[in-house]
Amino acid sequence: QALQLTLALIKPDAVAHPLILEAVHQQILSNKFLIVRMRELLWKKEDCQKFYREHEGRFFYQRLVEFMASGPIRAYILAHKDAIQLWRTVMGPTRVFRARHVAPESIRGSFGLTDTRNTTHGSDSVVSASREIAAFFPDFSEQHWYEKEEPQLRC
Ligand code: YYY
Ligand code: MG
Repeated sequence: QALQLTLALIKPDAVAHPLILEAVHQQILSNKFLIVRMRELLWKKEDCQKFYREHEGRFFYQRLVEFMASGPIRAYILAHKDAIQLWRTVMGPTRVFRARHVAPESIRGSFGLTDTRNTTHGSDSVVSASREIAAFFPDFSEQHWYEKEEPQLRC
């Protein structure tokens, strides 16, 4: 397949700030991602806990869940060649100090406030991308997209 899908989130810190929200959206466009689906929502704490269950027990888990449910977020299904890795590069490193020093031009390097309030999320593998896309877009069928929608993009 020419294109890969990933799930991107804009976190509450960035959605709350119109200029940052716009800047992150522009990063998506300028890196030539195709926006396959997009929605804004306020996350229920239980859904948030489920989404981040791989981090359950880590010292930051509680504050992460509280933060992610604290205000509206924006979710995207993005398509691109090697979308998962590309979006993670565009985001920059997880931790804000590292992001500012190693990747100051990245989204997190530019707008990250703390290790938790780090502006965006991106899937980290094909398996997690499928799981995460299904969590936010339950009506979306990857199989249908690859068979029926993606080929049309090429004509
Ligand atoms: O995938 P990514 O978001 O870059 O990092 P993860 O290691 O998967 O952690 C998920 C999420 O947890 C991170 O985006 C913020 C939060 N977090 C934190 O609050 N403090 C840390 N020291 C590490 C991660
Ligand atoms: Mg992660």
